[in-house]
Amino acid sequence: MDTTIQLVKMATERSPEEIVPFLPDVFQKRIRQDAMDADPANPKRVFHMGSWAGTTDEDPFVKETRTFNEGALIWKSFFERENMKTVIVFSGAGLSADSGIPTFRDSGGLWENHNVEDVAEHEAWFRDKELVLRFYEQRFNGYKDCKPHLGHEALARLEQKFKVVHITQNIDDLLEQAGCSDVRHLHGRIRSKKCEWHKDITTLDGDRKFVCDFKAEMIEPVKLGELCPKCGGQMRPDVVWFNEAVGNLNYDEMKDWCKEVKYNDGIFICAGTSVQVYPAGYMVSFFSQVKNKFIVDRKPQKIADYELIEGNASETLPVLVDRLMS
Ligand code: BV8
Repeated sequence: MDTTIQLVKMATERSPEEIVPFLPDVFQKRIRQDAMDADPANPKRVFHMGSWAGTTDEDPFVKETRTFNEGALIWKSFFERENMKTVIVFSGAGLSADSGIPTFRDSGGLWENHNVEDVAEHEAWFRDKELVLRFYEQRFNGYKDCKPHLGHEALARLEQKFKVVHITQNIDDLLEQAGCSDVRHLHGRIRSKKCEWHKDITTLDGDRKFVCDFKAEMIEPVKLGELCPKCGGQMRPDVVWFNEAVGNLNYDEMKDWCKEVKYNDGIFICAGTSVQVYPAGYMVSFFSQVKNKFIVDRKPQKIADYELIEGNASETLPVLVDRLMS
C-alpha cells in the first residue's frame, strides 16, 4: 500500500503523539499548517494531501483523507499543546487537606493515631494483614465523599494555557475529579487493588517472589480472604509502602521535563508537602534549577530560591493560577 495512504491510514487510527515521530518534516509542516487553520465550524474541508498524489475525489485515498479531516481538530489541539509551556506540579497531603483528607504529619495527622511501621510498611503486611486492611478501609471510606476544592479546580484550569504534569504522593483522585488530565501517582491509588504477589512490588531484601500481574479497580475496600483470581494470593491496596520501591518514577521522563521547564521558561510548583519522604522528596532539589518555582504550603519551608506562598491550598492556588494565566 502506497506510503502516503499508509500515513493517512495511520493518521486516522492513531493519536498525533504516536504519529509525529514517524512523519517526515515536509509532512509535519503541511499537516501543522492545515491543522492550525482547521475550522471547527467547517470540519468538512478536505486536506489536500490528495492533490500531491494527483488523485480524484473517488479515489479511496481521498476518502481516507476525508476521515483524516475529522481528526484535523485533534491535530490542531495537539500542535497548540506542543507550543504550550510546561508546568510540573509536585504535591503531597497538604493539597488535599482542605477537602477533608487528613495529612500525615500535621496535628491530628494519620501518623498521630497509627504507627506507620504497623500499617504502611512492607513487612507490616506479612505481620498482620487484617490490621493493614482495616487502616486502608478507613482511608477508603474517609475519601469516598471528599470533593476537589478551588485549589484543585484552579490547577485544572492551568491546562487551558499550559501543558501540566502532576507528580503526586497522594493516593486520592481529587486532581482527576477536578479535571486534571496528566496525574502520576508515585505512591499508588486508593481506588486500585492488586495481588500481594504483584510484580511491581520490589523490596530491598528481594527474597519473596513477586510474579503475579493481577490489578483491578477498588470499588469496595479489600477484605481479608479476598483472593487473587489468578494466583490465589491475598488482595491488597495498590499503594507503595515504606521499603517498597517507587516503581513509576521514570528518570528519563523526569530529565525531559526538567529540561523542558528549565529551557522553555516553564514552571515548577511544590504544593502541600513536608518533603520528608524519599525518593519523592528529591523532586524539590531536582527542579531547583528552574527559574519560575513556588512552594505553596500552610507553613512553607525556605528552600533554595523558591518563591514561598503561605496559606491553605484552596485559597492560595487560585490566586497563583490567576497570576500565571494572566
Ligand atoms: C524505598 C503511600 C527502598 C501509602 C507513602 C532517602 C533518605 C531517607 C530515607 C529514605 C531515603 N530513601 C528511602 C528512604 C526510606 C523511606 C523514607 O522516605 N523514609 C522517610 C520517612 C525518612 N522511603 C521509602 O521507604 C520508599 N521506598 O525507599 O524503597 C527500595 C529501593 C529500591 C528497591 C527496593 C526498595 C517508599 C516511600 C513511599 C511510602 N508510601 N504513601 C499511603 O499513603 O498510605 S508515603 C506518604 O507519606 C505519602 O504518600 C507522602 O509521601 C508522605 C506524607 O508526606 P506529605 O504528603 O508531605 O504529608 P505531610 O503530612 O508530611 O505534610 C503535609 C504538608 O502540607 C505540610 O508541609 C503542611 O504544612 C502542609 N499543609 C497542611 N495543610 C495544608 C497544607 N498546605 C496547604 N494547605 C493546607 N490546607
